[in-house]
Order: sequence, then C-alpha cells, then structure tokens
Amino acid sequence: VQVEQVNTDIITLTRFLTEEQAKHVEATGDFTLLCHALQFSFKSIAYYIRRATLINLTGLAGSSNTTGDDQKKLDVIGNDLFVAAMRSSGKCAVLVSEEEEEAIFFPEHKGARYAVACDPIDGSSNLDAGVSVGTIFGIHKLAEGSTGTKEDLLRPGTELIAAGFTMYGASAQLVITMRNGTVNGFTMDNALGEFILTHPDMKIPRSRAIYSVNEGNSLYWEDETKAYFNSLKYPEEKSGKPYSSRYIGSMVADAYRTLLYGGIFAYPADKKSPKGKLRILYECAPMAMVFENAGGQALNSKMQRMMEVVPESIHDRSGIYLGSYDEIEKVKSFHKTK
Ligand code: AHM
Ligand code: MG
Repeated sequence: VQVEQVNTDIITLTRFLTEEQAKHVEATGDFTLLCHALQFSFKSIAYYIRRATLINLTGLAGSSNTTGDDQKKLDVIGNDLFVAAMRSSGKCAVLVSEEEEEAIFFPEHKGARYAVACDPIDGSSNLDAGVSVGTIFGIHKLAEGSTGTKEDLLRPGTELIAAGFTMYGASAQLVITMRNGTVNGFTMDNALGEFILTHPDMKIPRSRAIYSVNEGNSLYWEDETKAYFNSLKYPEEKSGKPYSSRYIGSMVADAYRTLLYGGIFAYPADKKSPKGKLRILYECAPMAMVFENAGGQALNSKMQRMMEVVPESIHDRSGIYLGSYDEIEKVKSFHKTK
C-alpha cells in the first residue's frame, strides 16, 4: 500500500518570522507583529480577488486616484483592507499607499516605530480578466526621535528594513526579504490558511534570454533603449538566438517570473514619460531590494543603482530595469551613464 509522505515540520510564515526574530537580541517583536498584519491583508485581498466576479466587485468604482487612473472597486477594497491592517497592527506610524494622495498617519499608536509604503493592488488593469495582480510593500524604520513623518519614507532603498510582494495568481505567493538577508518565498495554503515556506533562499539565475517590456512604447524610447532591445531580438552573431518576450502588464507577475526563471523586466523612462511610469517608493525600490538580495541587479534609466535613488515626494516615478546579473550588465553596456 502506498502511504502518502506527510511533512509534519512545516515552516509557516509565522514560524519563519519567530525564528528570524530570535536571531536578533535587540528585536522587540514589533516587526513580527507588523508582518502578521501584513499577511492578514494579503490573505484578505487574495480572498476578495478570488470572489470578485461572483460578488460583483469588478468594473470601475467611479472615483479617480491621485494620478487620474480609474479606480476599480477592488482597488478601493484592497486599499481599505491594507490601511485597516496597518492601523490595527499598532506598529505602523505612517503609511503611503498608491491609492492615497497624502500619507496616512496613525498618531494614536505612540510606540509605533515603522513606516510602510505599499501598492495594495498593482496591475489592476488585469483584474477583470482574472490575470495575476499583486501587492508590493516596503518597510522603513522611523528615524531616531521621529513619531512618523513623510520624511521617514523619503529614504533610499538601501535603508529599507524589509520589502517584498504577494502575487495573487494560481495561488498566492509571498516573497519577502530583509536588509542584508536572503529572499524567501511562501505559498498560501488555502486549507490551512497559512503561508508556507516553499522557496527558501531564492536566487535569480545569472542570465536568461527572456525580456519583459511594453513594446507598445517603443515609439517613445530613447535611441539607446531601442538599440538595447533590438540587440536582444536581432543577435549579431549568425548563430545567436533571439530572446523570448513575456509581458503580462502586472509588475508583480512579470517580476516574479523573472525572479524564478531569470531574464530582464524593464519599464524604461521614455520621451512621453521622461520620469518613467512606475513609482519609486512602492514599486521600484522594494522590487530592487528583492532582486539584489536574490543576486540580481536593479537600475533606473540613468543606469544608477535603483536602491540608492532618493525620492523627493511620495509618489515619484522612475524608469526601471531589473533582472539577472548578466542581463543588467548587458543593459549597462548599451547606455551611457548619466
Ligand atoms: P498600476 O499601479 O496602476 O496597476 O500600474 C502599474 C502597472 C505595473 O504592474 C505594470 O508593470 C505596468 O503598470 C504596466 O503598464 P503598461 O500598461 O503601460 O504596460
Ligand atoms: Mg502600481
């Protein structure tokens, strides 16, 4: 008789965080509690995304967010769930969300020491078609003596204490990394209601012939951007094979695939959007931290290290290239550093 092998020593996100906390003598447990609130928001967003079509949450909500994009009903719900989770954690002093024009402060929590930036549902143009979307987050510690201001978030990615994302796909996949740490991936087990460590110590392959970019923007690209992507499609050596193209249009899904398979994801700044499209605080910097800690690289369109870019205001945008170490080296070789 075949007996199913059952793993009875499962590493849940809760266990993982508890074990991480034990490694740091100075840890108070506040960060762990903040992460518990985070994971609850991921679980609830995942739940509502699954139920969306059935309970009529698709379509437009009739309001516009800060940058004039149409807001979806689920965008509003995702944002509300996230804000409520951060408020009730008691550990978050200030929160910046893509869906909120101004930073949100929680002065009622005097001892809160963290500042959080998030895009609650990134890639929402894909929602109605049931294509993967995700939540992206970055966590900073408040400056010494601060009780929580916008400036606590207007910091370079190098100062992030943790960052990551959850992709709502065939299953919910949570990827998290901490400063100077490894990258770990968890899969939501719906029956257990827990994120289970399924991808410990993730490393991005050193190179891979896959590129991910919205080619519909190529009319607006700078010459060096065009030259770089053309080099992938029309290799110089006769024996060279062209790269494969994969573009979902959900940063989290495109980045997650790139992390697992290798290759490059880019949203370059161009003549139409000289500052780029994606936002530094809750899209570019957290992804850059994940990719660097997994052995890859992340640059802006000026070929500066994305992690060192300091945003001037909370919704600032940037061009971005992220991916395998060698693929980013290739990007550099086509661009003059500005
Ligand atoms: P959103 O935050 O409004 O959803 O926009 C961000 C998304 C990213 O997930 C994705 O990489 C990009 O926008 C796709 O943009 P485009 O449709 O211009 O290719
Ligand atoms: Mg977004």
